[in-house]
Amino acid sequence: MLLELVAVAFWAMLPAYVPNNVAVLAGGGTPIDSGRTMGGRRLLGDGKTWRGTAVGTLAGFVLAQALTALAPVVLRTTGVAVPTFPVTAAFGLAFGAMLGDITASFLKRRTGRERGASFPVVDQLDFVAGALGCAALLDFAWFSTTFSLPVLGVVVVLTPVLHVATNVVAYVLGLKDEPY
Ligand code: CTP
Ligand code: MG
Ligand code: K
Repeated sequence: MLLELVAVAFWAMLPAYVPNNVAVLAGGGTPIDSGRTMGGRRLLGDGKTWRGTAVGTLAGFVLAQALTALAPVVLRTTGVAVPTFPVTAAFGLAFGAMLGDITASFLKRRTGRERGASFPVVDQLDFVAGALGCAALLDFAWFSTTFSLPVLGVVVVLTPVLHVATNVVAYVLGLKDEPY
């Protein structure tokens, strides 16, 4: 049933959704590229920092542990078998989300987009591609049982909607400079 599918997809992706938002709050300090340039443009830019990346990854990882502890309770009370996260999957989703976002910044700089410029579609799906790719690489058995084709379909549709909504909220609250 659709609602159950959406719940499972959302739960499975939560450790990948949280890192980028936590990075916005935790960002600052030394940029990963230390100011280095490539072809006259920044390698990544000031928006990708060591602190934002580390704290974001840690937040996603810790959240996955909490969800794993809660999963049996959800099953008992609602009958929905939401996924649990082995450490490999937890780290893959959290770090992969940050890596996808960093990769997108690399591509933005190579295509002449300044820090904060929008890159439609890439902005909304970079972290999904990174998270799923890293999780699949680190724990394919978990990945293939958790992300069935229907769940993957829901993720691809649901994520851009959620991403746009949270960024607009962060922008309105003054936490983010642009609403994307
Ligand atoms: N952030 C960070 N480290 C990361 C990702 C994000 O410190 N790995 C923080 C930065 O303060 C960044 C903010 O979160 O400015 C918003 O993230 P994002 O929109 O991804 O970065 P932008 O500043 O828009 O830069 P870019 O154009 O490279 O995406
Ligand atoms: Mg941005
Ligand atoms: K981004």
